[in-house]
Amino acid sequence: MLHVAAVDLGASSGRVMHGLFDGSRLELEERHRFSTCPVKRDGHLVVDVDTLYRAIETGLRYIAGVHPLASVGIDSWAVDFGLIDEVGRLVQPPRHYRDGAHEVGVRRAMQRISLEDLFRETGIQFLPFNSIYQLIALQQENEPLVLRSRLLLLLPDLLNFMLTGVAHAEWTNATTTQLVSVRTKGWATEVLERLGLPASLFPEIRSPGTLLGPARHLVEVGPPQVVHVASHDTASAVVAVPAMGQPYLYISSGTWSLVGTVVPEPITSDDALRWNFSNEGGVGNYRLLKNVMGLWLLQELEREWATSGEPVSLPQMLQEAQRAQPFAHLFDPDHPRFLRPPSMTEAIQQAVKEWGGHPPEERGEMVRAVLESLALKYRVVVEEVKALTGFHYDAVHVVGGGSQNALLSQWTADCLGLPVLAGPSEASAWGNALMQLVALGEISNLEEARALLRSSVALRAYEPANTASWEDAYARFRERLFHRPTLA
Ligand code: LFR
Repeated sequence: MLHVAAVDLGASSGRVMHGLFDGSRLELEERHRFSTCPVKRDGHLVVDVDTLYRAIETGLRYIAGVHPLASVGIDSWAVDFGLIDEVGRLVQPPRHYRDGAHEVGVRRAMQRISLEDLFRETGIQFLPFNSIYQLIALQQENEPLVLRSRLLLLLPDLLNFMLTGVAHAEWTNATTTQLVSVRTKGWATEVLERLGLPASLFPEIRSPGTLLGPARHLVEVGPPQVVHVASHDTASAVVAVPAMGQPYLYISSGTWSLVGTVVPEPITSDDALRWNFSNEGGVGNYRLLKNVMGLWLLQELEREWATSGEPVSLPQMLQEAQRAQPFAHLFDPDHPRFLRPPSMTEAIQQAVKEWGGHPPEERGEMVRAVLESLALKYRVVVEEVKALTGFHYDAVHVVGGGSQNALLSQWTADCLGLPVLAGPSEASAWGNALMQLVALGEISNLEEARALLRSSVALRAYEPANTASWEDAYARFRERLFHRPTLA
């Protein structure tokens, strides 16, 4: 039996998963779970790297204390980075992407480079928190700090560095900085120059599926090899899309919904630019996708209800939603106001009002409004994907935690008029573990990885129903959508 550890850091919790591979089946078991919520420091939302690192070590020691641990891989959300100095000290912890300070960077960048030039060079969608804007904002705020820093490391690269002492940039996550060139596949030096950012900050880019080095702090238990997995959690989740062939559609459903497909080469056409698509680096491909605001909307509502003394469980929320009136309170879930609103309830009510609807009041109405609007936005993105690739798709894979939301899965099937195949729910951890098996030479490629995955996990299928009423709602949704500002 071969033992690996997949560390997956999500928006609210991180987990250390134990992968057990017997040569024909892979099993994943959760060994340690901990909070990844950002902390407030000096008025900013900051990622508490030391606490994360300690939690990861705890989980790894727990597994390695019982089994010989061959390897470990870390994936996390994208774009956030820390800066280290000459002697490897963390001089700037990662600011969280939901911190408002980055927006200064957007304005500054736009004075120096057009969105179009940036997109043609990097193939990455505009999101106001991309690392490029975070770094410009930081440089504005504290130039000496940026100039005396030695390296910029994205969160998984930073944690890998703490484990091994080796500093690299893993490819899939590096592309989310919006600073990697689609032409050279290296750092976009011309963009860096135009923006006055020091190119020396950017470490060598390494491919997923390669070995980084031994975890030096775990010498007494092995030590396991640290592997460059697809360290962007969405890239790992896409590795774990259990598709049988090409082409395929996926929704990586969690705090964000990442809606897209994979393509052999980036698509940087006028339409891709206009629709604000991303070509994020994948494993042997590019992930042509768009961010949809995702279950963050529900998570925030749930949190607000809990803090106002009316805690409600997800099953109860979904039951109430089912009883509410259909299509009564639609809105665009990707309006920038939803990134970090002081009150999600009020933000949704405002958005519905702006679209000429009656603001939802009841919990069930709110939840229904969120889920229907998400499903409708998925359809908009899927239609754009079809137009960009010219492909026909006959199903959509929903992976990640949101794949367990049966109501959203059914409504996604109904709205898209396509069967939904839901699962695995721990897709990022599966993709992470599978890439370790590739790096260790246990399996030879992604096809084998997918076959192994399909024989190891159970999927749930949802057939489209009630499509006529969704068609009608979609027509209304689209009409409204293209008259309002959105993230896109
Ligand atoms: C999902 C994700 C998205 C990225 C967002 C912010 O967890 O990684 O792909 O756009 O978080 O980093």
